[in-house]
Amino acid sequence: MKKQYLALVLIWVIVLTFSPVAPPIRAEEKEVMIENFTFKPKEVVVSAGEKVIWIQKDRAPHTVTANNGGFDSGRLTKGDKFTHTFSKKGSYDYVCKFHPAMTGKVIVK
Ligand SMILES: [Cu+2]
Repeated sequence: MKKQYLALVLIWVIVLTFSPVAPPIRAEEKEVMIENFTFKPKEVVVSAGEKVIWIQKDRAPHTVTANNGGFDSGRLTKGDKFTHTFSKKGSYDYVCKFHPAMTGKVIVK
C-alpha cells in the first residue's frame, strides 16, 4: 500500500515536471508611442510577420500613414491604438497626415 502511494506521488512529480507550461501563443510585437507630436521610437525594427502597435497618447489627433499606401490608421484620438502586421521585408516610411513633420520608419528584416 505504501509503495503504491509512493509510486503515485512519483508519477505526479514526473507529470508536473514535464507538463509543458502553456506556451504564450502570440506573435512578437513592437510598440510605438505617439506623444508630443512624435513617434517614439521614430524607427523600429521587426521581423517579417511581426506586428507594430501605435498607441496614441496626444490630445491632438494623428494618423499613421504609409508613404507607399500600404497602411493608414485614419484619424487616431487619445487612447486609440493602431496595429499593422508587416509580412514583407523592407523599409516602410510613414507620416502623420495632419502633421507632415511627424515621420517614422519601420524596418522589416
Ligand atoms: Cu499628427
